[in-house]
Amino acid sequence: MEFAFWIKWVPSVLGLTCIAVSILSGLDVMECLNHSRTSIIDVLEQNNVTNSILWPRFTAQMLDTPITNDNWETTIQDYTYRADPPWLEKNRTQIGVENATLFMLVRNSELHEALQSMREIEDRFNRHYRYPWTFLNDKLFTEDFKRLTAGIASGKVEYGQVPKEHWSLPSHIDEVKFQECLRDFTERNVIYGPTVSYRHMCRFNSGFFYRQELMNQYDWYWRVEPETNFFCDMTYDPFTMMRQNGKAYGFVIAIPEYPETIPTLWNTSKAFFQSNPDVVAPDNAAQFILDKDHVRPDDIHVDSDDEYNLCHFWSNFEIANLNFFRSEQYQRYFDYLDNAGGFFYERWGDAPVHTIALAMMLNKSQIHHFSDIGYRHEPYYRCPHDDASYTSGRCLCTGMKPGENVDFSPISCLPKWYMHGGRPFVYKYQDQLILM
Ligand SMILES: Nc1nc2c(ncn2[C@@H]2O[C@H](COP(=O)(O)OP(=O)(O)OP(=O)(O)O)[C@@H](O)[C@H]2O)c(=O)[nH]1
Ligand SMILES: [Mg+2]
Repeated sequence: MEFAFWIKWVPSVLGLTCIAVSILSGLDVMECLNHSRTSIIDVLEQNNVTNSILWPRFTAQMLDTPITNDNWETTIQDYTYRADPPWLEKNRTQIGVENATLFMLVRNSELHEALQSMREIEDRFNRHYRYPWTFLNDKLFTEDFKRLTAGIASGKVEYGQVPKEHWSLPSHIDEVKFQECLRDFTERNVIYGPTVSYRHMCRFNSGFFYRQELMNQYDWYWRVEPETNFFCDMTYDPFTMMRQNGKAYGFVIAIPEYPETIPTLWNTSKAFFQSNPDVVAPDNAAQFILDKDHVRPDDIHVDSDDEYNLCHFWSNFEIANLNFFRSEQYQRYFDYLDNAGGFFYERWGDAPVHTIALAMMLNKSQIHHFSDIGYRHEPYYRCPHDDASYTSGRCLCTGMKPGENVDFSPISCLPKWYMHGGRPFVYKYQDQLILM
């Protein structure tokens, strides 16, 4: 057969179908291709292959006008786009009982990374609960972004644009000084040092996300970032678990911040807490961010020139109560930091800002480590440590190298959390199990 024949027919659905038909029924491929579509159905029926895996797709294709040499390509494409998408009619009624949303701040350019994170959260958790998704952006979302994310979401979807005043330089920032700082951060090669939008993002996630119009209707959020992985099925509703157990904040990974991004954050915060002692919780987790002793023999000692140890909950994953951030006390703290200017003159991240507030203003029992969640956001991942998570099939961390589980890395602040906030921690050091 001529080369042109294969180029034309093999990639097509009809071509592949005919190859399958010929394998199943012994019919000649050429004969199959020469049949009209209706007669191919007859051939399939005669040969008793209507229950074949090809059948649903094949039948749908047969319903159109006959395919000819001239129109086969467009007809097949047409068929693909005209199929009634089941998700257009899907029932998006919420099943989960909490007043909660899955929340993503995201750019249009991150559509595919967003879809990937969404797909995993839906498969692992949300398809059983159908919590709504809330997407926020400093720009307008494109139609493609909305169409495709709505396709993955099992629940309601809402899209909002951040008001300009929450994503621009506040009037008290000296623009000349800011430009000098940007140049300095660039010269010193500080991570995201030269990026203005990154600073707006960090400031937004520190002081504005919880008071956006779309977020005002909720009490709880699960922060989701593009290009993250979720390795385990959730076997319960984390929002309900947190409400029932008096938790306000949940995290999975804790690591130290880059010191050069927050040189004055701790001293500014300390000044705030000294002049606002009423906001400090009686049984707070301050030691989690202040203990500079090595918890494990192989801890990396992070150099910071004051008592602050730079440990923070990695905020690209958060399940938390919005009302903590909406409280007058947190607002007072954020305004104080914002006035100090470090979101712009330095590069304060929302993770250390959240963590300092949480560690000082909540009782430690209100903060929860989700030790049963497997999660990855480059460059780190962590997976549960117990055997049952894998023998039950609940988690799949295949491809993740055990030695690279950040919980066991010297940079992890998790041992410090278990020492000062959570429960006892067992870790493996040089093949020995050590109970903290
Ligand atoms: N709409 C919008 N979202 C942003 C912008 N910058 C960051 N984000 C979002 O804010 C979150 C955090 O930003 P990332 O760029 O992921 O920052 P990061 O996690 O510290 O760093 P990498 O993931 O390593 O790039 C993500 O959900 C981003 O999609 C921006 O300029 N506009
Ligand atoms: Mg990220």
